[in-house]
Amino acid sequence: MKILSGIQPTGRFHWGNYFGAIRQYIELQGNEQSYYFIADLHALTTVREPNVLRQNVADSALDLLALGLKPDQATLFRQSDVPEVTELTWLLMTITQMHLLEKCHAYKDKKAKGLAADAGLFTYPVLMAADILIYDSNVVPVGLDQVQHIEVTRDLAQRFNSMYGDDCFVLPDAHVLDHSAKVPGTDGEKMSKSYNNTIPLFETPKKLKKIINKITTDSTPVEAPKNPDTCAVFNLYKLFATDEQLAALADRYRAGGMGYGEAKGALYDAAMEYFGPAFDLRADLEQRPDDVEDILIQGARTARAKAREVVERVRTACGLAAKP
Ligand code: AQP
Repeated sequence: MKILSGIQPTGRFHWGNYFGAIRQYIELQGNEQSYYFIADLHALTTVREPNVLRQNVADSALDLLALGLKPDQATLFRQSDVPEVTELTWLLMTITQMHLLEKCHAYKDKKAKGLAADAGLFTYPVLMAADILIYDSNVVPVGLDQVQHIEVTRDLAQRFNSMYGDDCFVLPDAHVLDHSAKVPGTDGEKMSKSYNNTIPLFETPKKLKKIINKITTDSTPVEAPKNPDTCAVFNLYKLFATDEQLAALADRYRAGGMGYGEAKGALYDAAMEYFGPAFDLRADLEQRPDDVEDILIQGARTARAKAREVVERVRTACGLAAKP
């Protein structure tokens, strides 16, 4: 399996990013090829402050390593360190039909809100297709919200192959985990940085407790039975708990006599226990910024070698001269 996935350094990673995507990165690393990149070129469509972008990229690398990415099992790199990806984006853009991009949700959502969208956001799925196709990847671990973009990637690859030859691009498949494809935020909607409903992964215990206490619940009185399945707290608890722990908490909901505060306490404890080791590892890595930078540079070298090979193949297929 050749795995590829990217994550945008647009702010601090949250539980949705972890359970939807990052945990899959870690489970799938060690495969024939596992490439993971920090999508700084994509982030440029939203982060306009150079220092913030640099800091976000540094934080993203620390987070991913602390959460369990191992440089000897996975190639971790910055997207912009492989400039070939922008060349491939152009080659793909020349065969991309407008209607394909017009229906993509990142652009459509922004337009629906009356916000100005730039060409970068509009063509984001083409850059994403290049990100995937440039490494001959066949498996892309993502959350549900990205499945549409993988379908666009497949469409573009098929169209290009039918014009220039079947061996140009490998067709990728999305890899989505059923139980965490769409992690809810503190308001019960999809957890998303732009909805302001996230629970960040590396939050201080005090702030984490405060955020968990803010999770929206209904007004069922303490003594009344409650439905765990419609409760955002319980749905988040599912991400951490064993089957027995889950069954025990579900029984407490149904029996009545338990307030939501208690369920929130159980969620907080479970999260602290689950992410505790990553906090320690992150604190250690923070003291070694040069080592982290070396990992990114080495990762880019490996990724770039593969990217050059694929771009060369595609240039030849569509009639461009070989690179001098
Ligand atoms: N709530 C979620 N549930 C499951 N998976 C999720 N992902 C994001 N939110 C959830 C997955 O995380 C990966 C990285 O996504 P990204 O870099 O595109 O980040 P994002 O989608 O920009 O994250 P946000 O918070 O949702 O940002 P905005 O608000 O800017 O769109 C992807 O695989 C994604 O599916």
